[in-house]
Amino acid sequence: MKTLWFERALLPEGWADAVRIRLADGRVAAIERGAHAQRGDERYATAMPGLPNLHSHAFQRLMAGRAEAPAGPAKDDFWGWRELMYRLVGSLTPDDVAAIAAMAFVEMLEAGFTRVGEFHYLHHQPDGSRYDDPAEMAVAIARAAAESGIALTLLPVFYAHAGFGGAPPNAGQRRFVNDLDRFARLLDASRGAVACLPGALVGIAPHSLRAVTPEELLALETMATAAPIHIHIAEQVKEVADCIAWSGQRPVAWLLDHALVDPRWCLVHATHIDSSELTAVAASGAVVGLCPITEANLGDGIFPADAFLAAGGGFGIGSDSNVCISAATELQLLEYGQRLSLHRRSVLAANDASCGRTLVDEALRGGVQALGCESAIKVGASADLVALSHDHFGELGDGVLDRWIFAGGGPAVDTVWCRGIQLVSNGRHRARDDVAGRFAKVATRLLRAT
Ligand code: NGQ
Ligand code: ZN
Repeated sequence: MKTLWFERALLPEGWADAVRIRLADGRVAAIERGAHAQRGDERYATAMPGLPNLHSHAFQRLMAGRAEAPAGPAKDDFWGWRELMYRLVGSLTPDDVAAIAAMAFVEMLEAGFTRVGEFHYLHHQPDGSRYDDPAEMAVAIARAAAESGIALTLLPVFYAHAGFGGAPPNAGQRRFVNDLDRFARLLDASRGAVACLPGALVGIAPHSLRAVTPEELLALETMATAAPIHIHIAEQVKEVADCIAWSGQRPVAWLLDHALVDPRWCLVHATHIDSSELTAVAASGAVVGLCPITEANLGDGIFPADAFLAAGGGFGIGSDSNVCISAATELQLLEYGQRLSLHRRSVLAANDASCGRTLVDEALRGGVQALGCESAIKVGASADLVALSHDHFGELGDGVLDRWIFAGGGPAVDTVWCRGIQLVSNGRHRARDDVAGRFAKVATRLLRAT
């Protein structure tokens, strides 16, 4: 049992001053507002709930900053990047995946993320044959989550085709593919793989409309029951064109017509969405999973977040390719994309809150819905907390979030607790040295080989 004292804390009802938070058994046991710090209390500046990272492919961390030179004379694009990524995929062992994922998860915690939605599709051996344990790779992800202490929503991915209309998968995709029976076994085994992780959840993820037929999508929906359902959708212009050529409909419109899209769903990217699709997604209650850094890195486009919020839609954020793991930068870039396309400022700010505060509120609300968890500083909740340091120029509350997101060099993630365990102190994860050492060895070997 320990007690933390914060100058200010972001509680569900808003900012409170001088807040004492007692932690017991990994949960928030008591909250006192307007309280003096007592002897033995640990003192911090600003507390906010841990942020959910709703979309990650942890293994792609190895490629970060290593896919920035065009691979050939053709202009580089998303599909060229994907070829590079498939090349990396071909060489990873389960131990490699565990080492890379542990590094990514450590960095996520240092960034203020306390739960990750791992959109996990690397299931089989390099030649496509099964591991003895169908969840061998899920076990590697679970090991990384355990080592880092991050909470996990595992999203086992169903992948079967290379394009719309059930095109057969290509060689680069053979580590991903399952039929429905095999996938059902994988899903079961995945539940076993995370069973020992406190607070872990297993959802389900049809990879994209490119990788799943309509019949498969229906079957997957019935397997999902109440769990989160995540899908990549409408990320690339070519994907929209291919979907129209196949079905006569745009991807989001097709999905809304053919699946029961509701608050269990997270539509990852949804970049290329028209206004009627946007209104319909907002009305469905599904969350849109925005990954602004990756979407910029891969040249996807800009999601009309302003119009979506105005229509009552909800979004969360994800680090996706993990090219740069920073919650603050995801939120900054999300807002800046809107400013650049609309020629305005403070676009996403709610009427009664600053831009930074609105971004954090939305990322929390959408993130917890998409990952099937809670993240709030309230009695009984899991003690997943982030302390931001101050530099004492007088800002408290929303101003601290604004400067954390937009200014850099000011407030920073200082301390992070997950289920009451202090994992990050002074901005450094307690296992960083071990994890980074192992990552360096794996990276050196793999990068030499590819
Ligand atoms: C993925 N990533 O599954 O890692 C994808 C690339 C695909 C993003 N979409 C592969 N950002 O979509 O086919
Ligand atoms: Zn993705």
